[in-house]
Amino acid sequence: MTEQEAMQRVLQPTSDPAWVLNVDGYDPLRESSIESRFAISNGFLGIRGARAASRGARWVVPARTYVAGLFDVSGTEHATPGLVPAADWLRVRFLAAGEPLLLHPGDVSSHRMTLDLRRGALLSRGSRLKAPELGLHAQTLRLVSLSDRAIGLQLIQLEVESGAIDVTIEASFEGVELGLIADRLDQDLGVWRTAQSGKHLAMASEPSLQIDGRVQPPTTLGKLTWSWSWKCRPGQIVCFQRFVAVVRSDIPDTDPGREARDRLQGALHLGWSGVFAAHEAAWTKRWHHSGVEVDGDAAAQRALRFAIYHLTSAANPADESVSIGARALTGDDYHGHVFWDTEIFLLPFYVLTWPEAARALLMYRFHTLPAARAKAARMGWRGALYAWESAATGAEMTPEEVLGPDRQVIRILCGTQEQHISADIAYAVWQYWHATGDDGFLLEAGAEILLETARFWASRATLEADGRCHIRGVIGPDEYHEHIDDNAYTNVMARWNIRRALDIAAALRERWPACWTALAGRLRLDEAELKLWRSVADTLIDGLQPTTGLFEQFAGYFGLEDIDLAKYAGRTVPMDVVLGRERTQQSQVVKQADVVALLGLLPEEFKGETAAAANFRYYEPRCSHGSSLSPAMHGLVAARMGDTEMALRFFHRTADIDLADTQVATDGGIHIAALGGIWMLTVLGFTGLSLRDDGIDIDPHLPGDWHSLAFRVQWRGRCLKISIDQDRQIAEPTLEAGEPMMFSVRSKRHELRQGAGLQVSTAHP
Ligand code: IFM
Repeated sequence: MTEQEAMQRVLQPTSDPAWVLNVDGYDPLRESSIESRFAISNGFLGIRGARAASRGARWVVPARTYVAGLFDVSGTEHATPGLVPAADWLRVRFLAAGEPLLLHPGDVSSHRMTLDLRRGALLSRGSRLKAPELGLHAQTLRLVSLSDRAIGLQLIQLEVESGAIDVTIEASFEGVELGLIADRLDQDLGVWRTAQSGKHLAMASEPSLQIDGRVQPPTTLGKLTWSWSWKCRPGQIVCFQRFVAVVRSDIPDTDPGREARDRLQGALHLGWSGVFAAHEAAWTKRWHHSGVEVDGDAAAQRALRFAIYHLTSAANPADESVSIGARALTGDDYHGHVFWDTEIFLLPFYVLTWPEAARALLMYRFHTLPAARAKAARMGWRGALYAWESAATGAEMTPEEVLGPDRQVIRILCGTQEQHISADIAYAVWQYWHATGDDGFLLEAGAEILLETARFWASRATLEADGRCHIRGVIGPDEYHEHIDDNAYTNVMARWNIRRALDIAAALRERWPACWTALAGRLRLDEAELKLWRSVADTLIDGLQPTTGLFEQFAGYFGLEDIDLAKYAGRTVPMDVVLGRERTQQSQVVKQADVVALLGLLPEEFKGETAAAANFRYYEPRCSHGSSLSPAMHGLVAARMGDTEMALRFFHRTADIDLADTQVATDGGIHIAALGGIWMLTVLGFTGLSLRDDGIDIDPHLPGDWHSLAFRVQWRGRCLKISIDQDRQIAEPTLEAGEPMMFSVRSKRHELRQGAGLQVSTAHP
């Protein structure tokens, strides 16, 4: 096969329509949200799905390339630190007879952009670029390698359809002075630094061009700019390829240029086809472990693939110094900041399908523990209070003010009051350890996080005259209500955090006494303090009303105005805009799952036959879903309770947030927590999967149209495939790797061994 033929082959998207997302033509109104949806990323580099060809002069260069962890502060006053866009390495310009072909995408006669989910690549084809004397047909591909995260690849194949004139292709970088300060701009290399955060970035690049199979030497036009000129003729095939190698350095006064050049040489040595093959193999491996197959519901299958595509794209197991921002690396809403979204909505996916990625994300929290300790100390408490919005160092990044929908300045109190984040992180640490059995992580990092967050809660709660401990002045997940007392979610999670820390202290003492002595010594943790924790946990008020079994969301919540949200069905703006902030705060309208989130995370706290249902039926109608995180959490709980129809409605509502841009917010990046929520709703909700000490239990409630569902999970070093056949009412677990384990359906246990097939009835007795 000639190189030209090989390139032609990879430029064809995956043929199965269930693996691709297409957009035809050009819609200026939706371009920005399409760019987010069609973004490619490998957890280190993120490239929005904007077109590469020049649109001519532009007033503003849109950011397209993000680098994980590349945070900086713009200016000194009122500055919110955020991800700094890197130079755009994909720019291409065409000239016909010396005149630039300005590719206003709207002028391109036909155009289809395809996100190839299976291969993690963005393709375009069918573009016919027309100048008076020239017709070109273009196909393109771009990827950021999942196999070597420093590497990006761009391929363009042009077929000259008509015209015999002088043409030029110019390849350059755009926005070299955009957000970073250029230290060095060479022909093949740029090295930049951030203005204040002491980070460096190097990008080395090499493009090349072949015409009808023959390499054409470039004319170098200067720094990071190359061009090729020739006389074209109909039938000519022009293949353009460009590699980029990107290296971030967090050490001030270093020059990562040399490393970028070395990485580039490695990629050039492999050639585009080698880079592509390694990337495709890495994606195949990830899909093997993380793919979820639904038979009977094409829309749900597509939504799951889209979600898993972005979840896979967002993580980087090799970098413990970064985590995943609320929009991953697909846009700059929330400035790339990291929220509880990661631990509560994303970790379950990574823990069960990609534990190495989960570990790196939790190590980010370990490395930012000093900042969490400093925040707690600054506010007068002990232990670790994590930043509500976190970036490179873990320092609090939440902006103090934003502009509300009515253009009024709103003070944001989450940075000081939304403290449940510390318990959320502790929760994720425990889940990871419980699911993986990674004792090394526990000893190196996890135990310290659990102990320091527990210490925070013990100091945060105050014993009052009623003999109970209270946590006053917080914001729960429902951010409509601020400065509230005894938020049930916060208090129950805090209590759980303290109790698990006590468990860990006991486990360490028993199993790893030397580690315990060292850690307790370093943290100055003694018996008296552990005793205090126990008593705080035992006396912490949780808002549970014994008569009804309802948790009161916070002290005084049940006395607030009860508003029937059904009367506002069909509204297109959030409820706090409809009612105004003040009235919303005086009402029971909830922004997002709060008690319901507690039910999703700690179902065992809802004791008795009816408690879970009673709480869900009370809070679900009062929730306005003002956050993209909310519907998936409701769907998870509804699915576990067996209300499959409602759960499926929440599934599609969540999927539509990005696939249909229903919140008109996808232009700032995809909502990665909602996408994690889709996986949770499916794997933890519809299958009712839960982890036991001896294995895995399921309690499936699949939607009516789903004939079957199949997926893999990893559990304590084992790889397990689970197929659930709804039509035949059986589950078929297969242990593909690892020691025997137990598999149970609604607590009925079966031993599972490699090579021994098992079919278990899922029928309700
Ligand atoms: O973390 C969320 C929060 O719960 C609601 N507002 C948006 C944040 C980022 O997704």
